[in-house]
Amino acid sequence: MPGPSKSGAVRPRGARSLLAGAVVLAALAVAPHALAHSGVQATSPKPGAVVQALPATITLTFGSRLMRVSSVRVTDAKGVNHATSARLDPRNAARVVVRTRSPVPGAYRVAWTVQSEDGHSESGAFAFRARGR
Ligand SMILES: [Cu+2]
Repeated sequence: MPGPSKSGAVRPRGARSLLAGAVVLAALAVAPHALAHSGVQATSPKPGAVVQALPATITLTFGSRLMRVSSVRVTDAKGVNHATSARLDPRNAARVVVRTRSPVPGAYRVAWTVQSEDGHSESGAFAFRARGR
């Protein structure tokens, strides 16, 4: 009995290079967007740090300017939020300054959501520990 047509099984060379070209184009299209989402470059305290006490100020420095801070929570092991405010540094729109209160020893998690300059949302989290005196 006659088998199914094999015309689709082997692609002509032209189709394959067209596909490769499309992949390269897609990568190029993503590149500027990725630059606008360069993520957190540095934090204070650093991820995984062990500090004496919960600092009154926590900072997050991004790789590019932000449009706004959507939310930052600094939660202890019980899930209590210790952040009182989170705003862009007026002198550096790539830096978020978070104020905290009620320092207690223990593990902390900083969970943030910001709006990149291109208007898209970006979020992440890091943890550190306050030893207590
Ligand atoms: Cu974006």
